[in-house]
Amino acid sequence: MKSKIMDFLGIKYPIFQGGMAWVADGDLAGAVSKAGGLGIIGGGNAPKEVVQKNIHKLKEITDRAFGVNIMLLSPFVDDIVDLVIEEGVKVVTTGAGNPAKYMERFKEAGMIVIPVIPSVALARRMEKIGVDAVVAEGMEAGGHIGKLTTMTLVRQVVEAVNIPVIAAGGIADGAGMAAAFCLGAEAVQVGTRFVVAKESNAHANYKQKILKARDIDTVISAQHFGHAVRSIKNKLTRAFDEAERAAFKQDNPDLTIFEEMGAGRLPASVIDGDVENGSVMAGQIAGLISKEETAEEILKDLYEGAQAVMAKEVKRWLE
Ligand code: TUI
Repeated sequence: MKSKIMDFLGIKYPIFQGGMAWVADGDLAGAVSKAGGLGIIGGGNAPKEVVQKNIHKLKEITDRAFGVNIMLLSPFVDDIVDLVIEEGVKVVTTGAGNPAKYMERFKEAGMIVIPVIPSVALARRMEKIGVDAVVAEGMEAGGHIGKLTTMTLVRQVVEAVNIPVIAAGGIADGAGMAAAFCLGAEAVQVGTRFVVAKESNAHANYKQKILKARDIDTVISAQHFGHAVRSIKNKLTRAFDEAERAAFKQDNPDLTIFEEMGAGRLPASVIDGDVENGSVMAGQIAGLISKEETAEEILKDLYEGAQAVMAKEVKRWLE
């Protein structure tokens, strides 16, 4: 299998590892890039020095292509933009906003820019300002999400733009990957399955929550008052549900609590392992994920799994 995107990124597998805040560090992204996927360091809300350390760590692991995800709601976003340019990072993905104001600098630096988008309108706007591809991320994904499902979003974005579309949200195995390609995607981005990679430094408690999750165990929090976030049900999500119900009943609700749901509660679970009071962001596909494997095993399983599903279906459809 060959594609434009594999050529211009120089990757062996058309698979991106999602740039997850706190989880996608230099070790994980380095392992994914080394094994032939596109490893992406998650900038999240981290300050410049932390992201820089992760970039240096990754460069020790591999000299293959990698990306940095710039979370546009971060208080350090301007510093991270400076950093990726200084470090000669070849690929940036962006999340949680519109990267238009940084576009000129990215392009001047010769970077490949791939925003994550939750709608056709934003995909079109991004194509107009000259991005190289878009990640269409459905609401099955973990973390901060839009409103559309992967099935509906990917299909409509593929029809609306002429740049490559990478599908994200709800993809954790070969069958899901094959489905995304049938919708017209040229690559997939996978998050939750890489959280449990052997090279992932996420706390064992966090990994266990994903390994044990069933299909119905994630919920959306802060959907009506803050930034909608999907995570595994726990004490924190129940508190948010309550706060949301209370806010609905008030004329002037205090919305500061909803800010908290964001990246603020993430290190408590990812680093400290407090999976009851911390935010355990994960996608709806967590129910399918049942073992810890190396990044290389995950990439191979996705790719070869997709190949097997495609071959089986082609045979059934053409005979
Ligand atoms: O960004 C993500 N996932 C994330 S970011 C994150 S840290 C955080 N946590 C809570 C609240 C805020 C940040 C955890 N997970 N995925 C990509 C993504 N981008 N999902 C949705 C969007 C998005 C939303 C609106 C992209 C663009 C957008 O544009 C609005 C506009 O400005 O037009």
